[in-house]
Amino acid sequence: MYQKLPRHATIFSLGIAQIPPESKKSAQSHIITPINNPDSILKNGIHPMPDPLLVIDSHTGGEPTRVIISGAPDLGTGDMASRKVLLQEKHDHIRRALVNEPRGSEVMVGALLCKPRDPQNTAGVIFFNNVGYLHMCGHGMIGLIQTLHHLNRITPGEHHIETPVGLVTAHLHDDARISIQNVPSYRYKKNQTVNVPDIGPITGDIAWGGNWFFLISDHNQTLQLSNVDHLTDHTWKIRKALEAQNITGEDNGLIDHIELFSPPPDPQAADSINFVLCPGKAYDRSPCGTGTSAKVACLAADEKLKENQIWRQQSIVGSIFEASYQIKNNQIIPTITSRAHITAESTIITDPNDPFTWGI
Ligand code: PYC
Repeated sequence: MYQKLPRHATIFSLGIAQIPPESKKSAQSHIITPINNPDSILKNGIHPMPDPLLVIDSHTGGEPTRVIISGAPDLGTGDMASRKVLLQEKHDHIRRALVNEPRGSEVMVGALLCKPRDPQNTAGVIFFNNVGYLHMCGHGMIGLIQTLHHLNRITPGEHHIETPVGLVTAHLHDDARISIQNVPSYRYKKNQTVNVPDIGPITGDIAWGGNWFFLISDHNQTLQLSNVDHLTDHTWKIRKALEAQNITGEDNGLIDHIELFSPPPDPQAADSINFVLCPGKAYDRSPCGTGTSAKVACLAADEKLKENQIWRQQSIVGSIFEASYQIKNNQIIPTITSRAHITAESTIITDPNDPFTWGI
């Protein structure tokens, strides 16, 4: 049953929703509790959720984000990198339940809203997907900011969000656009060749934009939505070949995102169109915030984009991110601007009698 989250319940308190007792009670009445059903306790070794898990869904350029705003287990007071490890090791069933079928799909990106470690910051966040955890997520960060605004927890202005790979500064504009100043981004290797079975040698750049990317401009592929099945197969082969040949980012960082670039269909509207393969084999419906950051870092390294110059990156579904960069302390700091739209407010029900309650 649809349940609207009580507006008054959402006064921002360092990243955790404040649900008054009555609202909590009514939210809980939708949860199937295991008390009268001993068979259901500890099914698959998983304890039923003690508190209702409340989520807000949004999309950024077509790519969905599901933010857990309440009910998740306490991950302590460490930094986001250590809380990510805790979430992965002790509570991975929450990720699976939220983003995998039947509640989610391979496209869904989840985000756990956390109390920030530093009270000066607005919040912390841990992003995850159908196969694991992301270091950072650009479209997801824009979705998170829109979610906090929807909940009346933030007003337009600057907000600092802790992630497992560093602090991201987000700017909520008065006109509802959201800009994020991403973590420092850089090109690690230019013109890296990988030999791909069934395809042959493919050359691209390895770059960091908050995740590791292999960026390919020379590919002879048609970047059109009607061609996504083929593009998915093609880029998946490249991803597997990189892994098999031990071609990695710095410090053996797994390259789990592959990006193809082409000239845009309408050069008046965008500077480039991309296809982005995500770690779990879904393609990014948005132009990919971390991927566009990696692209901007490569353009900067090639002196093809000046500081503060705008780069309009179009996705395979036609959505556009505006990107630019600034140099601070000798590092490239990309800024990505877009909008997000709220699509749902939900209470997650974990039915102990449902064999797929923790995902397929
Ligand atoms: O926007 O950074 C991004 C992203 C990563 C995976 C899906 N979207």
